[in-house]
Amino acid sequence: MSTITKGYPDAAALLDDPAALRAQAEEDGFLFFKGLLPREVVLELRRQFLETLDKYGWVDHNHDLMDGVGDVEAIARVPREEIIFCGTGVPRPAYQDIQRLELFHSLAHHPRLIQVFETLFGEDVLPHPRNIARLMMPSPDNAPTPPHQDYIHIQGTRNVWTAWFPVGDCPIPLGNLSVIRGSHRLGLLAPKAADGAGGLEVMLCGDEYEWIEDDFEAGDVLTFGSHTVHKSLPLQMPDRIRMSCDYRYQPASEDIEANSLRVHCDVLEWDQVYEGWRNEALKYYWQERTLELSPWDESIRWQKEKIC
Ligand SMILES: O=C(O)CCC(=O)C(=O)O
Repeated sequence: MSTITKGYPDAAALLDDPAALRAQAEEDGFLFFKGLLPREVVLELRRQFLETLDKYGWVDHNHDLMDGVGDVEAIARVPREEIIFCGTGVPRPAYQDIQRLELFHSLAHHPRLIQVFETLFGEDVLPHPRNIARLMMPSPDNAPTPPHQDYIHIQGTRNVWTAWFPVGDCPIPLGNLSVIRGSHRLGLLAPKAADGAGGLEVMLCGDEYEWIEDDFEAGDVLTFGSHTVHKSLPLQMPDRIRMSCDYRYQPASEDIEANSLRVHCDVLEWDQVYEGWRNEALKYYWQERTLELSPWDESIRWQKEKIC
């Protein structure tokens, strides 16, 4: 029987003890940090996300903008193939607008996130520029993200870690993220096609797994390695929009696959993303480093270390 444990243990106290932080990461395959990011900054990003959706008429004006209530009738008029664009929850033009937001990208460089990964890796950190936002609008077409391992989608070094956080408070019924404790030790699992972000679901052998889940507040960050199985929980609030970010980090000395340096889903070129940005230092920051590139290996999806 799989079990569900409510409550991510807070790893914040371990930031002063790198060995203990690494031991916990090795044991669980994830690390959770309560209130790691400033709440007001996450809420400012929320405001910018919602203003973007409002421009397209998808926010219900009977509520405060920051409540994140979708105009369900307007959303229902969006064709399925548009709303499921690249697993982002919104059609391509809206996602292009999201990718243009300077705060969305600059937050990936927040010193508190960098500190987590510097401590974890024990060396200089390379934040991937391919930042991902999901704005899961309430629509039956927006399926929950299936259980998966990120490595299949990212490749490069196996030491890529994701930082996932909701852009706003996110109780369990709003569909936040759940992980299987210790699943990074299962090896690379065989995937099959599935609805939801990424389009691939790992085939879990047996069902003796401990899923962890919790309510999140704005500022909380869940981090996990590229082999840790995770999924999103179903959106059970019929008119709410669940918004989140996925940022990725790796030890700077290790290899990276070139697609991780592109804009997510190739919705824009970087020059287009950067139009009107104030902070020049954030533009093309990775080009100042010597990177070891490794090629995309399509066969990785099909060479399985473990099949049930
Ligand atoms: O936020 C989600 O629904 C999925 C995030 C995720 O699993 C990922 O990007 O790897």
